[in-house]
Amino acid sequence: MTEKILIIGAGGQIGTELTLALRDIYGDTNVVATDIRESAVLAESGPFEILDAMSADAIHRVVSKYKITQVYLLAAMLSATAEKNIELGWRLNMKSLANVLELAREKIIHKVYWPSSIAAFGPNTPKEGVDQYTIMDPNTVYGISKLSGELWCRYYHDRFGVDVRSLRYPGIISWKSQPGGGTTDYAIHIYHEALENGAYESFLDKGTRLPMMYMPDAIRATLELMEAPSDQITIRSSYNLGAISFAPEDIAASIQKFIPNFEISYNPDFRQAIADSWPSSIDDSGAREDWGWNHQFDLDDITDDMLSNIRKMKRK
Ligand code: AKB
Repeated sequence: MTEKILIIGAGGQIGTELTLALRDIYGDTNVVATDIRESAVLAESGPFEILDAMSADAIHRVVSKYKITQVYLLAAMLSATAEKNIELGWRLNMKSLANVLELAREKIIHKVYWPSSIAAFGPNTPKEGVDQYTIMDPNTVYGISKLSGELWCRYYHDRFGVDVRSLRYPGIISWKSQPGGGTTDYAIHIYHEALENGAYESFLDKGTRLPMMYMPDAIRATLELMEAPSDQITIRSSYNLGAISFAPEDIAASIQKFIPNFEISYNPDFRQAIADSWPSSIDDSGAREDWGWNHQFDLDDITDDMLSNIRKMKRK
């Protein structure tokens, strides 16, 4: 069977790169990108439709039109933005997932990918080496939606046999597309500001160590999880997924290896409380054991690659 893949929320930070990666594997015409907003990049390389993830009917129409077999649901309101739009954040994050899980229950599609996040943890979660099954008491709208979504995924798998797979992403660093309103976005802004102004004022304080990952690792993890045989997937809520952990001063020190005069200052805002409720490092042995997860990029590799790609992009 030729897989026909639908990506909902394809215009976002992860969606853009995931769409292009999936088009490389499955062929441009077999990967349908959708978003609430136009995306020239995605429309140039394959089918693109405007789609509201909260509309079950609209999703149904696109699924029928393209005879879709798998859905990657990436539409979401992230941590910082959702704190300012509580009701819409909750509605978007939950309704979009319910719409897609229902399509799978009705066997119209046969596989679903949905991302969770380190935001599903909370202030009473231990800080270091966080276990897959730990205390989870998120205190943000985004985090509550992610933990609830994980439980819905597991329920649809256990009760209806839906093949749904999920990862708890750490903060994702990338240069091709802009971050979308998260608490970890500082770790992208800092590279742009380092090249533009030689200085950055961080909205997270010194010492705020969070789990992070480079985009190529995140894309590879997603594809590897989705390609693993179903019987190797033992966690149907969402897998812990780790790579590296760092604080703003660590990324600044890494940048100073390439730009010696770079300076960082600190001016924490409301996002500090969100970051403080998240763990610092993750135990992802489940992913490593079940489907062979291994990250490739450490902090200096990321810095090197980010700075050289942003430089190239600015020259164009
Ligand atoms: C955010 O900061 O909200 C996201 C996330 C960790 O899920 N990057």
